[in-house]
Amino acid sequence: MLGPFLLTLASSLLLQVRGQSSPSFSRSLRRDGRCIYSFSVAGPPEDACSEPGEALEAVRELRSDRESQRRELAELGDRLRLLEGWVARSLGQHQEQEQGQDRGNNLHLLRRLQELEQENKQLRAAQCPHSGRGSQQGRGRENLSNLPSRQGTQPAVRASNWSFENRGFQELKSEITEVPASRLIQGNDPNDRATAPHSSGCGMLEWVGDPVTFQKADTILGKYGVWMKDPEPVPLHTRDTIWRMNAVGTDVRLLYEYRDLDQFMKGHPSKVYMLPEPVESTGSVIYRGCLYYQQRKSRTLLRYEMKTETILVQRDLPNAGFQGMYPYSWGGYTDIDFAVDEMGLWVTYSTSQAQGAIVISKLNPKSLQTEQTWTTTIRRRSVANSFMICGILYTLNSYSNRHAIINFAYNTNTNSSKAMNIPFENRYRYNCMTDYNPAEKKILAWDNFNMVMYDIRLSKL
Ligand SMILES: *[C@@H]1O[C@H](CO)[C@@H](O)[C@H](O)[C@H]1NC(C)=O
Ligand SMILES: *[C@@H]1O[C@H](CO)[C@@H](O)[C@H](O)[C@H]1NC(C)=O
Ligand SMILES: CC(=O)N[C@H]1CO[C@H](CO)[C@@H](O)[C@@H]1O
Repeated sequence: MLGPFLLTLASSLLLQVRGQSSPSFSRSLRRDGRCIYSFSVAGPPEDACSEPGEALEAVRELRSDRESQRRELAELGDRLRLLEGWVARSLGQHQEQEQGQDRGNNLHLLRRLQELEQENKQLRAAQCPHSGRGSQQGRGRENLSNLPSRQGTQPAVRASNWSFENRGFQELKSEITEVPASRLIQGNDPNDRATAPHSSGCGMLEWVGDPVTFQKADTILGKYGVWMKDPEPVPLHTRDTIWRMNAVGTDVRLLYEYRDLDQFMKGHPSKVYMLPEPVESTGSVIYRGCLYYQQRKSRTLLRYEMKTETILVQRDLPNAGFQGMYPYSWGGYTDIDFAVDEMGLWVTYSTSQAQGAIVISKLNPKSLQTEQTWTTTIRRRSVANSFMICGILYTLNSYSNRHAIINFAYNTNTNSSKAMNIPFENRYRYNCMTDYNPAEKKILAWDNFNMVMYDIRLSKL
């Protein structure tokens, strides 16, 4: 629902960069035969491109989101007031209970409260400029010169305090260029039977259920995020423990822990960790008591132990692209994505040698050393997300289409790939994280502020 805002932001950024006085529309041809449409200064005409109907369609969608964005902002205001009330009350309680309580817990609570207050300030400071633009809505046919312009009567978008940096632009661009990933290179030998060595209950994915929603993020910081469970928890945590990170922003460090689903749904964290290094995007996993994540603006993988609240291992993923080189189609610097399945810890990414195709590496969870690597034929930018089940990588064709499909599988047991056609619903139409949990045999996803879960069915072997 942030489409219009980001569109405006992107236009502003471009205008600032290029120093032009009005936005315009350009298209270009990529080596893989796709046309990129971007709102920027005019590029040279590309005869090989088709008419920009596809981009117009995207623009139309962005516009139609404007109304719901306004509603969302109104709701946001309401929640903000509630949040403030809560902070005020909790601060009162906190002061009363200060004596006699476990000091560590107090520190966590205090930190959390300070963050909430900070968040409130940010939200207050950065009211999204949107009034007035609504008049453009319903002008009938799409007219590119009506795109929001900094030259208009509106004040320039005050994006700086949102810490979006260029992320907004990247997101917009992927929104425009996403093409349903249908033109996948066909698999060779579809020897599709998984042969997971030990695990029972392994098989090929054959069905995904409807999403069930468990929580919805309150603030803009939660438009993207990741929520996780540990399939092999270590003491003090259980299979019921849930972790969550909001991933919007440039300094993402907070990891919220919830005792169980009930507390998660109520939004009552039992602990908040402040990570020593900031997190890039939504590719993290929790496994055996550790958070595995990509350090911001780097190809560095980190293993953070929650018990000691320290980073145990820090290792570069050789040649891996990062910061928008080979992201998933929704953008968001999703260049490096961890996964956990019945066989252990994996990471998917791409390299220049692989020319943007998805590379899968099996990792040693203790040392983060790469044990084995497979290069697929699936272009990373052409898929919305991916996850591993029983040593098989599955890809999702769209993050925004409500009726998406799991369109491809690569089996690391047999080194073979296969086209798939399993329906997958993106109910809230902005899926930025999709992970499999082997303990529960469910898929967890983060779809446009919403934390959802899917049942799945695997074929019997
Ligand atoms: C597009 O909008 C501009 C300014 O609003 C107007 O001058 C122009 O005639 C419009 N073009 C079309 C095709 O509607
Ligand atoms: C599959 O590919 C990996 C990595 O290239 C290789 O080590 C392995 O021997 C291959 N396995 C089979 C069954 O072909
Ligand atoms: C509206 C607002 O709060 N703007 C602030 C954004 O942040 C800069 C510093 O980064 C402040 O100078 C502005 O006042």
